[in-house]
Amino acid sequence: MISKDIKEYGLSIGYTKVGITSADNFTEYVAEVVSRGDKYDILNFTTTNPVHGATPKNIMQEAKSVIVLIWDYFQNDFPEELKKMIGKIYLARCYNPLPGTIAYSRLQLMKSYLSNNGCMVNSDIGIPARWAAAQAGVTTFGKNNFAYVDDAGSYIVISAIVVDMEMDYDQPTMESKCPPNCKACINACPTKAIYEPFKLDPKKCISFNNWMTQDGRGSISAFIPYELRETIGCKIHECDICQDICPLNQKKLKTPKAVDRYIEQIGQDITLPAILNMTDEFFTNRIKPIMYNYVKDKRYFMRNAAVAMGNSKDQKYVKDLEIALLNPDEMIREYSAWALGKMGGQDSRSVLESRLANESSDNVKKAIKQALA
Ligand code: B12
Ligand code: SF4
Ligand code: SF4
Repeated sequence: MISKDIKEYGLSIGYTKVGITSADNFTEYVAEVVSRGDKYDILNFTTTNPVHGATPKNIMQEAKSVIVLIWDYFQNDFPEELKKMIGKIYLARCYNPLPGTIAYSRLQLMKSYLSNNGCMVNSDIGIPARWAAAQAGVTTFGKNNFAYVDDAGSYIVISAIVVDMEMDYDQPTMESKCPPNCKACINACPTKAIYEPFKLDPKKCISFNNWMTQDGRGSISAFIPYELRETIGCKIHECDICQDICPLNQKKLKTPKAVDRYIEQIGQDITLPAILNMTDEFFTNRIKPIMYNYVKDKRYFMRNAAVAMGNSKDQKYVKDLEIALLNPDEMIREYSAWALGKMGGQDSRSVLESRLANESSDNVKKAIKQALA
């Protein structure tokens, strides 16, 4: 099978770009991660550690080549209210997609094509995706760390398939197309997570704080530090700020698009009050179809909704937070108290004062006192 056929098949099933690189170890990628010190100890707790995937033979012993597939996930648009709260890659339901979805099936089609043509194949989300894509000549790097494709910009999801055949390899594009003086992404990041061009402190990134902060992840604490809570704004799942500000993305952002009908339909129900006090049914039918892969327990979305409400300072949420202050889950009560404190106003104060007398948990009592102070 020749590389040209693989690329043409990939394009025929809707991929935006297909590139091929050798399955030699990505040693420079590992050196890059190591150079960032303990900032990247978080990779030990990602679903599959990309440092492990940097040796493609760890994914499949017979690995000879890596086929990189780019999918432009911003072909349809999404309701504005949802884009304020949820990253577009999730609204597009394409990253690490679930069986039964179009995105999952597309990757399966590609794998079937390869195996029907005699390749042994394996795919794994742990292969260092941005590095592999630039090695395969399909993307360049932005100073915000993102992989960019001309026209689609950075709104792409990258998938990698390891195969046991040698192929024609593409010329790597380990470069950046950022204008030399541009720092728009660095300046726009509300948490200052991009500390210098091409370098991110992942633990400061909003995207880390609204999903990796879950119990049972080794040294990662479920507690979102107070100073970061304030900078999260109204983001409940991921953040697109450093992409949306980027001049290299403006053409894509401004291109007229049809609205995604499914998200338009279910999105009408997805509001902060509905998330804060959600039922299991709401979690299954409204949250899971979009925010399906990282956060398995509804309590973390409920927590994130409390943070977003507090940051909004919108008094209309006091009643919802009052209900959440009665939630059996201590974490929800604690974050709701924080949110009411952040919101301020006499109504919030009255709710906090009346709850203090009946609260049984010392942690929540402490949060209520801090909020009142
Ligand atoms: C861990 C992880 C996270 C962590 C840490 C992110 C990070 N930047 O490291 C957290 C939870 C914060 C996160 C958040 C997000 N993630 Co994430 N994440 C990953 C994961 C699993 C590994 C990333 C990684 O290797 N980090 C290690 C660091 C060192 O690498 P890097 O950030 O890519 O930085 C590169 C540049 O610095 C470059 N470089 C260094 N110096 C220089 C100098 C020059 C001159 C040049 C040209 C390049 C260059 O080398 C590095 C190696 O690639 C990948 C999937 C995968 N298996 O690879 C997805 C991935 C990076 N995530 C993705 C997405 C979409 C997101 C979010 C946008 C989700 C959202 N909407 O909020 C955010 C964006 C945060 C951000 N600003 O990067 C996509 C990115 C697609 C794209 N266009 O780039 C990926 C590739 C998943 C995928 N398969 O599509 N993520
Ligand atoms: S995703 Fe948001 S928080 Fe993370 S680096 Fe970009 S702007 Fe900053
Ligand atoms: S905002 Fe500017 S510096 Fe940042 S990625 Fe875009 S072009 Fe590069």
